[in-house]
Amino acid sequence: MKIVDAKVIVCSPGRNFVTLKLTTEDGVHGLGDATLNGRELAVRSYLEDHVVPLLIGRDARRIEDTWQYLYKGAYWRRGPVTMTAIGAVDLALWDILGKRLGVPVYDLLGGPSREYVTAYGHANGADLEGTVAAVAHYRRLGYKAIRAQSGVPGLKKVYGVAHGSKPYEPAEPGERPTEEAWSTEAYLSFVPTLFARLRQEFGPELSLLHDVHHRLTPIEAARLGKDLEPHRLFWLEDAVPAELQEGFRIIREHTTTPLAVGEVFNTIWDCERLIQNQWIDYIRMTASHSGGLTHLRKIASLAEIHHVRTGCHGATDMSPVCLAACLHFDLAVHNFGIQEHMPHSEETDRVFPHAYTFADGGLHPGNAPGLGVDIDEALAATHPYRPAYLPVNRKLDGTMHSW
Ligand code: EZ4
Ligand code: CO
Repeated sequence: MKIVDAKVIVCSPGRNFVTLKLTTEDGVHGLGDATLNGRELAVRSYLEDHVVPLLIGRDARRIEDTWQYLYKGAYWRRGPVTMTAIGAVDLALWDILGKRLGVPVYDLLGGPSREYVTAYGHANGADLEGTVAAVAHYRRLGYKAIRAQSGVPGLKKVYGVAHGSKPYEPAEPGERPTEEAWSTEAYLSFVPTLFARLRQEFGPELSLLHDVHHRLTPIEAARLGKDLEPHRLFWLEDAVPAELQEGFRIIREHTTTPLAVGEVFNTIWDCERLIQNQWIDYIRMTASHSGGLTHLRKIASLAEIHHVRTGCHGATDMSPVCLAACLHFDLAVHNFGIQEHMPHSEETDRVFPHAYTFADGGLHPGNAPGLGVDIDEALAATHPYRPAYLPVNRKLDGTMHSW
């Protein structure tokens, strides 16, 4: 079953997405998500210039072999651009295999371990009361787990908090990143107050999560973890940048607040010490940026024997193709923890018709063969790419941020 066509589709229905479409000689096509927020065109070039020529004529059934060939054959291993490109190929091949066999991808991964995938929603408000209202809103939408982010007194803008009433979007259109001001002191004194208030308002049962976006040092994160202990978080995410995996040992020595990290990781080598030392509770790697389902399954297996659960990154820069792949994985792996869920815009959903559904705080990948997502190429072509970037931060004295 030879691959006869490989096409990279770049579009921007509300935000930028890069999609790989592989077609086999018997006319089956599969999709992979190759979106790397703020570096979209680098992955497009990696695929078009270096990977597509290797795919034409290959047997689409050889998923593991293709993964090893692209990973080892590049000589330059790992890194987000490489692993996102490999991930896109891998997802497209799983999609093709499912369609050929007439089964959803979760059946290929061992079948369902659960009936639905528990998801957490994103509540964010400009200030404490705005965040309380946002959490109440997400509860009404049915979420049983909610991430709470808030504007911080003394800071003009905080990443992860929407402007006006819009859901926040992890990239702002423009030729260069916007710059925001950051104060660790202001942040650290505010966040425990926020969660005290949320617990008072919503009681002990609701699962509450918080994302630090890598902004602290290990000892600051340890202090935040301790301050948050009475409020029983489901997890504290990305407390420190994790190039230095040992940073988590320091946090772990000081707090029982559960720790999650990994949305910027790309291979098992980025998390193997974190997992084997049990310094974290949740690994946040996702299907597109971690070399596809083939590699993500190996990470989940390592995590399983060390009491670490999964928590796939699922912000809007994971396209519907990646979200679907995560949902098949989440439904199947035994050590699933939770799935991040930021609904895509209506424009995005129209370009990517999909089988997955959301109800009562849970997602389900649907029972369509393969991943269950398609792309409307004609509609995609009406939404051309535009540069958009995550913000950068400077401290109040003008120094570039230190995370
Ligand atoms: O910053 O997806 O948990 N979710 C997040 C996101 C990430 C963006 C990066 O592209 O932290 O908002
Ligand atoms: Co995050």
